[in-house]
Amino acid sequence: MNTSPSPPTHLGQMTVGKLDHIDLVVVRLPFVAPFGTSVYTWTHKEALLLKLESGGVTAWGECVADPDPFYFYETTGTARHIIKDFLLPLVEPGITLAELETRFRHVRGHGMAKATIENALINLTATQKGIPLHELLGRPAKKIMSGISIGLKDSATELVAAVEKAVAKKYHRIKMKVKKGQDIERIRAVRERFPDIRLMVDANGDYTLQDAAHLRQFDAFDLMMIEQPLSYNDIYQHSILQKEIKTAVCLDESIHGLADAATAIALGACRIINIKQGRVGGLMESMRIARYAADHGIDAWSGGMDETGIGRAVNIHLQTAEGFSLPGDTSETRIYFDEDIVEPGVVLDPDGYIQIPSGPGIGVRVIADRLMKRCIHLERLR
Ligand code: OSB
Ligand code: MG
Repeated sequence: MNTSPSPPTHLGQMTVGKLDHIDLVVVRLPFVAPFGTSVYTWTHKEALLLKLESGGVTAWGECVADPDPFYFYETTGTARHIIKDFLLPLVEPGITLAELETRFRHVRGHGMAKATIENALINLTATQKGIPLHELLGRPAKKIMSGISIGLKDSATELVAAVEKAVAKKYHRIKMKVKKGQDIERIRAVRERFPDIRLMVDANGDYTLQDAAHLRQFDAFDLMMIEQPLSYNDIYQHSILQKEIKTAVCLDESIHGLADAATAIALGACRIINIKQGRVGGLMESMRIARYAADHGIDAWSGGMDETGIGRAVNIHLQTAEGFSLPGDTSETRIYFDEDIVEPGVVLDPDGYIQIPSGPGIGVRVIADRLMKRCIHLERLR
């Protein structure tokens, strides 16, 4: 099993430049509607942002952690601590990104904090070179597939109404959240209304292996996959479950890096992987996992953390990479925010595709007064 940590192609050879200013900003944006999952219902997006300035060029990175440890152990607070006290001191001008990754490995875990820095540095380099991020990743432009994640609703009627809207927008696949007691009937209601859409469910770890017979009933609904049915930190039990159900298992929470992906694939714990660039430590590890999955006949897609336009743009560029074979959780900005902190927002073409934002780096600009309106913490580190 080759899971060597060498970065893909040229990216690891890029050198880190001199950073004139470094700022940490925490923003809090109200969601258009509460986002319900089996683990928590979020009403706001709180995000830690990293601003880098070098030779008059500015680039941003977004940490995908929530303010709480309900989906994942990292939080905006732990990420701030780890970035400030442990990771940024390892960033020195002249070292390569591969060397930076090696240094970061000394800090165990905290992939979301690591990704914030790595992605901001890669965005900075692309911006300095005047090329779009996907080009720096070595990937040609293409239309990006869309996908929507519909949260838990109070009733099947409300859920079907939300799916109707998404179908009208031509989303390429629709994901609905499920939990114990809000699953079979809800899935049936959606399937009866839309027999042919590409539909999947996400349980965020709400079931146990004892529910295998119950989960087998999901097989009747021609789902693309069931995402993270069992515990957030399990791989082995998913490998047992996958043998007992026909529907493809997709792992999200359990995959923290290439080694986990390789373990899951070797055990047959999933047939699909949700790659969240933040959760796995950044763009380079994401590209490695996607390529490894493709080499092993496993589909992969880009997950989302209801990011602001900064992280959303990163996810869009990432999906040009080899191995992102299925539509991801990449939806229009308006699904989450009335007013985002960047322009342009994500909108779907009439055929449901997403255009890569053009321009250097991630291709979106932060609107200063919107940022300040949403800012709840601001800290200049250099
Ligand atoms: O499990 O994929 C998840 C959002 C926050 C935390 C966990 C998850 C999600 C989503 C939303 O499903 C994905 C998105 O639209 O960004
Ligand atoms: Mg998920």
